[in-house]
Amino acid sequence: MRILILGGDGYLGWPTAMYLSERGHEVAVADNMIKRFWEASIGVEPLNHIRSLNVRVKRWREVSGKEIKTYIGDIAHNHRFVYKMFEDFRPEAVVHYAEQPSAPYSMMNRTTCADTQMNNVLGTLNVMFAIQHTDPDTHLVKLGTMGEYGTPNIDIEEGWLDVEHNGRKDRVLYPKKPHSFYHLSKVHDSNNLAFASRVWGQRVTDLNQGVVYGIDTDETRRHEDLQTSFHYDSVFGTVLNRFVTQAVVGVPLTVYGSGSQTRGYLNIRDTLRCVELAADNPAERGEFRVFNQFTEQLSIMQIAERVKGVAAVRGLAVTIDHIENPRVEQEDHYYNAKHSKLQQLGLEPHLLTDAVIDHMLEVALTHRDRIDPDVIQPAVKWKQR
Ligand code: USQ
Repeated sequence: MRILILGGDGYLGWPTAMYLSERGHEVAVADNMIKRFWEASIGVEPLNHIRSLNVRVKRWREVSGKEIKTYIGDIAHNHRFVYKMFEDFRPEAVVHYAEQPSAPYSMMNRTTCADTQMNNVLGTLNVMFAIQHTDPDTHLVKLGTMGEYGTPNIDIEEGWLDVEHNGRKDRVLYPKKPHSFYHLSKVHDSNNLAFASRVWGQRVTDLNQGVVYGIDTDETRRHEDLQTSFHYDSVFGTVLNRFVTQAVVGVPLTVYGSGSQTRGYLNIRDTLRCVELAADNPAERGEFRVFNQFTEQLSIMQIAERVKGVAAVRGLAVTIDHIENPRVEQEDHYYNAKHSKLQQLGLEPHLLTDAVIDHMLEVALTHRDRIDPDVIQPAVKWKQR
């Protein structure tokens, strides 16, 4: 299949490109490197040294014998670039990761909030229009987020909710109560995509993904130039990735508030498999299909205790801090999110074992000298005043 990966220079986009290329697909990646700029603008770097996209593609060709085509451009602000790329590559499936991914970044100030929503919402709109312009049969696999739902006091369904009201029944998009302006941008995307399916008949799979952890994949391990960008700072790092790095440098684990916040989590390796399953089993014409993409529910304290325990076996003494929660989020809440559709398609989850945590610690230890302790404590508060 011809698969176009938008955001192909990122933490998930680059490993996905290699994974699908390795499995015989014709793969192209698009990126404008804006994530590297955002990182530089707030003074953070990934844990490992990340080569340019050109070098990565060249190295991949050398180690695998396979070609990944590149398109460099801005999908949000240059629709002509998007149309030209679609006309040139004629993708059968598009995997769309090309979004500002950080909740804290979106909550920093007016500019970062507006940048997040413009980049994310306009980028997705341009992709929808490019599909309509080039080949309306193209299947769009869009990365959404579990954070679109928030923490409702009822079970979370996979995208849709059957309701009965005053004796009548209907099926509606599940109500959203997102955690941040970033998560909200994905809600806007979902609404636009559901509309494109309903009105234009587009094929859309919205992958409502949980918090991803993991430092490498089978493909990134094949050469040090193929590594993916692992973040541990308080803006772009996700919680388990942060805790592992904190354990390695002896900083107390930064549990926000009580740590009873519960979320869905998944290993980066499962992200790649889920995307492959979605592409291999496309949505129907006119179908807005939603999969909840995570493999297990964990609280922050469960994660902190696990990291502490595994680190202790390595002789690393770890303490856990409960710091004032910089976010506005529920700490004690009900959480039960359905997530069976991807497993029905064949996903075999890689759960968070001690061996997985230990491997992350081992790799983080090899990069210990690059860890900047100044970017670990959270500096962005949800309440502006
Ligand atoms: N948290 C801590 N300590 C930390 C960092 C985070 O207690 O040092 C807590 C947060 O308060 C929150 C939870 O951990 O309750 C998750 O935070 P996170 O920063 O790991 O993840 P989040 O901001 O929700 O966003 C991440 C990705 C985003 C993706 C989302 C999936 O950055 O791209 O969409 O996970 S989900 O959370 O399911 O919405």
